[in-house]
Amino acid sequence: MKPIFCGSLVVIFCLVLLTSSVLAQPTRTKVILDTDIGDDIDDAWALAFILAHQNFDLLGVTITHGNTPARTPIATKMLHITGQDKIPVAVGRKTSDGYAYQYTWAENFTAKKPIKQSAADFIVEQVKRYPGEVVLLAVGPLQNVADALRKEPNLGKYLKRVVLMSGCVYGTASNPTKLIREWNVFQSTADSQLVYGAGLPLTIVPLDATTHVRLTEDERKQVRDYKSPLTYALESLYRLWLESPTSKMTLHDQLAVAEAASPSTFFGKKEIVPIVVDAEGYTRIDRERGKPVTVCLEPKRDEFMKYYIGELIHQRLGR
Ligand SMILES: [Ca+2]
Repeated sequence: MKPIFCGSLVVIFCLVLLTSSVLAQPTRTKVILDTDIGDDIDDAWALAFILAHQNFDLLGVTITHGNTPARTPIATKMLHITGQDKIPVAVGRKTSDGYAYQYTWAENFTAKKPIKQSAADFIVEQVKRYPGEVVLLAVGPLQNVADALRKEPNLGKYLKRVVLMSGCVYGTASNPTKLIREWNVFQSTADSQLVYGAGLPLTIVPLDATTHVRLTEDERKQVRDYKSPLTYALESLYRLWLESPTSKMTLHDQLAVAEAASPSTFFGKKEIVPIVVDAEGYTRIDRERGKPVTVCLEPKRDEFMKYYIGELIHQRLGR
């Protein structure tokens, strides 16, 4: 083979390799996490899922519900210990002076401060900055999403998707035919009515799905034994949350993260149904007044848990 021809082949081969590696880069999903971190334990473990996941571009974290200023240091500290100080945290409207044990984990933490901009202003600004690209992932009561809608009624036109851990459409794992009120909805019913009625590109992960997925002691141990700053934080927060040695985390918010990361992958069934939030905070199917909502059902528990734990213990952050 002539040297020039051989050299050309090498150049072409390198170009093919370079092009294929660029094409193989997965598109990172721009996401804003709206969370009531600090009461139930799943929020902190959901934020960890996003931080550990390579395919998310986390634009910011917004803090909702109750004593929002007291919750905020948990999020800022988790970002700090994983080397993510550049990710902004915006505080939402305070609605109570409540306090919980998890807050003590970060109550003296000052190394990273939240931004001055309100949560709602931050959401509106970011979705307008990246029209059609942002997934708004809300896993707490809906004050911040509703406030963003009040500031920008056309919010839905700018959003790629809204994924909520929210509602109960048919029933729960313990009683599949008994509708109950879901916490995130009835804690702020008027805000929930506004969000469900706004015609957003809305997907919900309801109690119908989440109540089937609880953490086993073996799975908790797998995370604990990894011993990174992030997994130490998760175990510490878990211990502060435990009400009794037998308490088990239900992975409500993490399932919503999974749906944002990989739509439909971890659910056996999805339905589009018209839903309204009634005055008591029930999410009811209403064929006359309801707006279409995509509902995630039948979680693939073991497949999801393997994926989730794998992300947490293979994360490259904070080592
Ligand atoms: Ca939550």
